[in-house]
Amino acid sequence: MLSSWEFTNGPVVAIATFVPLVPLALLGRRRPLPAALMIAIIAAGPIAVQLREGAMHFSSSTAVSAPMPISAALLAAAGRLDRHPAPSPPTLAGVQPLDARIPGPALMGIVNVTPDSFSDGGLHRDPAVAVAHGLRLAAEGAAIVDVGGESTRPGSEGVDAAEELDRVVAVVRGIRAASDVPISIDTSKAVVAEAALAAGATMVNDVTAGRADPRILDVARDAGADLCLMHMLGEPRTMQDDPRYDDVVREVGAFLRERVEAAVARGIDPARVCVDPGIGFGKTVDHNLALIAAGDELARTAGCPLVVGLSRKRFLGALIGDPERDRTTASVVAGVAALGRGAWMLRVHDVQPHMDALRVLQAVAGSGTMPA
Ligand code: PMM
Repeated sequence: MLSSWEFTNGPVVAIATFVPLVPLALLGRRRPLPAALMIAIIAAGPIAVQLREGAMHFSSSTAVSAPMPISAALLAAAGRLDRHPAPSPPTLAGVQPLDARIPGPALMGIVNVTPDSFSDGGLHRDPAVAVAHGLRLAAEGAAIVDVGGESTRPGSEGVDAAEELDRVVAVVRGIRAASDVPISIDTSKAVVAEAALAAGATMVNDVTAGRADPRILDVARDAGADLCLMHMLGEPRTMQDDPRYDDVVREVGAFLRERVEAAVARGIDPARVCVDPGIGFGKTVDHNLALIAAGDELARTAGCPLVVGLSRKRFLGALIGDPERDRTTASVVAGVAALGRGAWMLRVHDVQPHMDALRVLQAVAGSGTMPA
C-alpha cells in the first residue's frame, strides 16, 4: 500500500514530469484535462513503487531528474492495465468466467431510478428518461448497465418492495427491448431481483452480498444470473457514523471471500461471481484509499474479478478539497488508479469520460485493441 506521501505527491510529481511531454494526439480534442491527469497518475505508479521499494531516493525537488526514461515509465505504468488482474475461478457446466465474457478493463454504467442517490438522485425517476439514459450509457461503451431503485447513500432509509419494483422493472424491460446490453439489477431484495431478471436483467448486484435477503442467492442461481457481492459495514442509515477496522483490507477481503463461499455453497457457479469492496459503505477516506490501492489483493483473496464503484463519491470531494465541486475528473483519475491496482470493472455515472480514459490507456499500452 502507498504511504500518504506517495499517494499525495506521486501524481503531482508525475504531472510536473510527464504532462508537458504527453503526445497531444493521444488526448483527443475533448476533455484534455482528465486525459492528462489520467496519464500522469498512471505514470506515478512506477515512481511510487520505486519509492516504496527504496530503489530510488528523491524528494519532490529531485523528481524531475529521476533516472527512469519517460517513455519506459509511461509504458510500464500503462502495461499494468494489460495484465489480467484477477485469477478467475474454474468454469463449471461450461460457463465462462465473468471476466472472460466481459474482458476488463470494463465499465458498468449507473442508472439510478431513485429520488435520492449518492449524486444523481431524482434525475431518472421517469422510466422513459431512465431507459434513454441507460441506452446512452451503453452506446458510450458501458459493458453493462446497472439499474437501481433503492438509494443506499449514507443516511438513507430504504424503500419497500412494491415501490422498488415500480421503479425498476419498466426500466429494465425498456432497456432490454431496445438493446442487448447486459443489465444488472442493483437490489438487496429477492423479489425485486426475480422480477428484474424476468424482465431481462442478467446480473444481480447486491450491496448486502446476500445478507439482507438470502433468498436472493437462490433467485440468482435459478435464473443462471451473474452476481456482484459488495462489502458494507453496518447499514446505509448509520454506516458512516464512525466506521472502524483493525485492518480494513484484510477484513474486507475476508468478508468477500466468505460471501463468495456462501454463494457457491448455495449452488451459484463461481464463474458467475464478482466482488466489490463497497467504497463509501462504512468507510473513511483512508479506508477507501487503502481498498482502492489493494485491488489486486482483494481480487486474489476473493478469487474472482473485482468491481470498484467510486464514481462521484463523497471521499473524492474531501480529496479535492471542495465537497461542492464537480467530481468527474476526480472519479476518472481514481478509477484509473483502481484499474491499475487490480480492478476489473468500474461502476460509473459518466461513461464517456471513463471510456476516453480507457482508450488513451490502451493506446499508451500499445496493445492495439481498443474498447468497442
Ligand atoms: N454504490 C452505490 C450503489 N450500488 N453497487 C456496487 N456494486 N458498488 C457500489 O459502489 C455501489 C453500488 C451507491 O452509489 P450511487 O448512489 O452513486 O449509485
